[in-house]
Amino acid sequence: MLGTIILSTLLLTDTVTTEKVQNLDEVVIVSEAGRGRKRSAKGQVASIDEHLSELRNVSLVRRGSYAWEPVVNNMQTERLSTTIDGMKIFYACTDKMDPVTSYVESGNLQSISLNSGLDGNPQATGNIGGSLDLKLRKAGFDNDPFHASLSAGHEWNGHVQVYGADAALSSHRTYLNAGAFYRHADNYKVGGGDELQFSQFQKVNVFTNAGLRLAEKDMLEATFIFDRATDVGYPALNMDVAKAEGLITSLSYKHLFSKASWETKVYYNHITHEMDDTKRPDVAIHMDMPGKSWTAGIYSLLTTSLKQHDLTLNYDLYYNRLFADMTMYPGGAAPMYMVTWPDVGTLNTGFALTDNVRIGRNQSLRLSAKLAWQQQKLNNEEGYHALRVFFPGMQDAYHQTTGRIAANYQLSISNSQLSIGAGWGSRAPTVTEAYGYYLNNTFDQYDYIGNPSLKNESAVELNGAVKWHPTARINVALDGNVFFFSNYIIGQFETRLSPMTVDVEGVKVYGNISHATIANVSLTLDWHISERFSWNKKVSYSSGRDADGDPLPLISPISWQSEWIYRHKRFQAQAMVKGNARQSSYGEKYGETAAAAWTIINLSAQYDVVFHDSRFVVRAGMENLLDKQYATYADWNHIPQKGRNIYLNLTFEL
Ligand SMILES: [Cu+2]
Repeated sequence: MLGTIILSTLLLTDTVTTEKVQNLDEVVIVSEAGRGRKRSAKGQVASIDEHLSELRNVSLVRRGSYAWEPVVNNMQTERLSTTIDGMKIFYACTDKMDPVTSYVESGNLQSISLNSGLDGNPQATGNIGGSLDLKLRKAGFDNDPFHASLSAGHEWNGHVQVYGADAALSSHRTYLNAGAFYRHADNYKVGGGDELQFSQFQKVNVFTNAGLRLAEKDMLEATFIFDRATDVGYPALNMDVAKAEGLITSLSYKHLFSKASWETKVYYNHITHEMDDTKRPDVAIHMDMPGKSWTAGIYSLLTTSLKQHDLTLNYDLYYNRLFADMTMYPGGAAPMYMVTWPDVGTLNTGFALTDNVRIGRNQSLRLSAKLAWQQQKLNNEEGYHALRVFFPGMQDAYHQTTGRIAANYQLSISNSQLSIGAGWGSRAPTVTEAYGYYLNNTFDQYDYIGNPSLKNESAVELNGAVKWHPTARINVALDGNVFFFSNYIIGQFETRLSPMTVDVEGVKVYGNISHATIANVSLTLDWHISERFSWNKKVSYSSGRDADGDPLPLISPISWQSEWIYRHKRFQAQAMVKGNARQSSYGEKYGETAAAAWTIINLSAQYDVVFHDSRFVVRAGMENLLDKQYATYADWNHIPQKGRNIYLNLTFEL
């Protein structure tokens, strides 16, 4: 087998059966040639954020060049679930500088899968907008006895350097793979050539996975990931990050039955996040703002096939602790200390079920449901009492029950495919929304206070898709979804309170608004003009409204892209034009300002050399060819994107 790492047979069959489901999307990170699956033009060397941007309905909120926040169906972190191989992990920054996707590297992953909307993966909870699962790259049993790869990348704009190396050993009884990744970036230049201050970062990552077959059908697997980012600039914020460190570990036991597999995994992860404003000029009051998050959990997943049914049953339990505090040093006065996340312990346990049913040759039905219960306790007295001043009736412990249920029906007739789906789901407020204390938000310039009396938010989702291929060479698809929210959680003006942060507008307290709506529609066209040429085009429209019919913030304007692809033997080249229309409805009421229209051109090419048992891949490209200065609606405080950028990435596999 030529240097590819293949998933176990079981995982592969699982992918094949679920891939047909309309709500599922996947981007492949490690090479699996010829499977016609989505991947980044930059290949494995691309950052996690660049891989994520390949997924349908995903956009990214950018506060700098590192650690972008995934947005699915125009919903941010609060309404999404992110798991790493089914493991729960929670970020440790009160300012969302560290979405959990920033604690892994491309080298750690095989692929990223996205379940859109309420039809979540079994371990997902609180996923109204969608659930992302980052699938780890494991050598697996019975693969190539030895495999290794080296990759290096350079980007001229910002002098980005990427180096990665990994090696894998595999046999019938054991496997072991390990690797290391390093990334370094200086400040980048925006379109026109100006340097964007505080856009640098540096990151190291090491990982290992090991497997041991105890008996023919009993296996143990272990994972260890250590990730550390240092000197990370956030040009859109007032502070940078001195250090963001993640430690991710797991141990799992798998037993295979003749028609089923049963996996039980225990895991632990720990995140430390330290902000830093010492490098900023003109800091009015210097602050220290560390945050900590740790999670321990277990899940047990049974996957089986019974006649027309592909079933999964999952039980999971996790305990997460979140603590953040802040010390302000006003010049000449005594330091001021406050607790911003009052050491909240969350114990959550749930039971999930999915069933893919084949009906005849051309129909299928997918059902998924989850019921979860959680208890939260505020372990920090000082933080609890500070919050109690605003909410005299509050307690130091709360519990919530949440659930979701979704159904999707699919029908294929001659040259078209139809799918319709519906779901309902709810989520508990996040720690920030329920117990956050004077968290400054630079987007609308307000200090935010959590509200322990928030109700759970819920939504009804309807979705549908039509795919039509009039000839073998043409594919047209129209798909859309709409979410009708009840008790939508968002910050509301509180004029009776005065802000803590210097120079901000005022204070907002999280509250439930009776209802809100988010809708997304997209149209895609794929045309294989000839053996060598193909063309694809995509246009999307989204809308988000609150209970008064006013636009919600951070909803994508009309976006479009058009791509021409040329393939000949081992060579491939692409030209892409993409852009957004002017953001005509923006959340003015919520402090958002409109983003202007933009269009950019990207070029990329790839050449694959194979000799004996090795493979060498060269990828090169130019992004933002015309060096346009632009910012998308998701660029926090309109920080401009990169100007013209040339990159060259090399991967060598043997
Ligand atoms: Cu932070």
